[in-house]
Amino acid sequence: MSTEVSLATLGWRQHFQSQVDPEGTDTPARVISVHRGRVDIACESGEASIDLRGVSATLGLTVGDWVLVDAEQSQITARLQPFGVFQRRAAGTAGEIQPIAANVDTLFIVTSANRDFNVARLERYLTIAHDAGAYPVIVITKADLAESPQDFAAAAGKLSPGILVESLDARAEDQIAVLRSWCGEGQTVALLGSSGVGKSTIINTLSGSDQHTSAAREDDQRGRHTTTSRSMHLLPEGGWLIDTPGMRELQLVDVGDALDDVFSDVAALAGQCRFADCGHETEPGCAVQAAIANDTLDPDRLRRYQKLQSEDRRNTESIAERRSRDKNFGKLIKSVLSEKQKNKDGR
Ligand SMILES: Nc1nc2c(ncn2[C@@H]2O[C@H](COP(=O)(O)OP(=O)(O)OP(=O)(O)O)[C@@H](O)[C@H]2O)c(=O)[nH]1
Ligand SMILES: [Mg+2]
Repeated sequence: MSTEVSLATLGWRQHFQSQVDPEGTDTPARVISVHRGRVDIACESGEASIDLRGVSATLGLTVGDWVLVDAEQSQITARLQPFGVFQRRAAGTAGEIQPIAANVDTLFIVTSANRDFNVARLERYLTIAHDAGAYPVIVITKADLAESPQDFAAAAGKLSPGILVESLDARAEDQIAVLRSWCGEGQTVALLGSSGVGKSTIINTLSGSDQHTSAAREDDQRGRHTTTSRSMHLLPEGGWLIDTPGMRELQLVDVGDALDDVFSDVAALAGQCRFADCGHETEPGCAVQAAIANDTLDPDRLRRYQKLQSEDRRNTESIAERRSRDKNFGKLIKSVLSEKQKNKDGR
């Protein structure tokens, strides 16, 4: 994108406007890609690359973020509070929260009509979409290669009330057209899914280019990944697509009530149990077990819900603990330093 674009096309809205000092001279800009020590931004006058070395902790910026930049477009002066962020617990045991994309209107949850299809993973992605305030659409690719793609679509359709499911050949322009209504001017759509399911192919077909996939995929020890960074692509109709690399580990963290939104069937039953802290095992008056007994709830769905619940709780607690540990460690350092200073001063 080298031409000028309006703030509306960039996805500007009242939520951000209300955070800006009307007297200020800084310009709103959108982060369109994040690199090591540098971010690319787009604003009304075009694009710029901003050096972040020396800026504290890169402000936690992620693709899709709105920021304010100075008149020379050489410095980011503020990060505007996003209306939503996709985040995950970063890989590794001491993992902090890692933002994936911010200010996303619609999430295309991409899977294929083959062995990639996994209801537990879809429920996980649906929870992430709810938590980030994005509207989820399940897109099942490689329908052209499946014997009965409708079975996959039917299974996906059961995962959340009213969930939208599209199954298609991601390379076929006429089939992908159903996704265009989500990509109007100023709309931001992110694509999430395992490596190789066709996220970049969808972007290529929607944008009429073929710059994001490689026909011969590199096969190395770490697996096959074509897309390696996150970036935003502007479509001719004025919408933005955020490509992401396939992520192996996408653990939930701090998703709040989003799980109950996705598993609203189980949550509603749990609300009818005799005991508020019912574990849905052998407790008397358990509405969840009663629903399983009369075949109105799949026991596997209950297990998946409980697994995600405990994963979210564990990760949220470990991050809270880590933060408080870091804070206490900071206090300890401070008191040791001031003690040293006192000794030096001979007090
Ligand atoms: N037959 C068929 N092939 C597809 C379809 N969608 C994607 N492919 C092929 O699958 C391969 C992988 O597609 P990509 O778009 O690179 O997958 P990706 O999700 O971007 O993968 P990463 O970038 O590694 O996360 C490519 O060779 C595509 O041509 C489809 O609907 N039908
Ligand atoms: Mg890709």
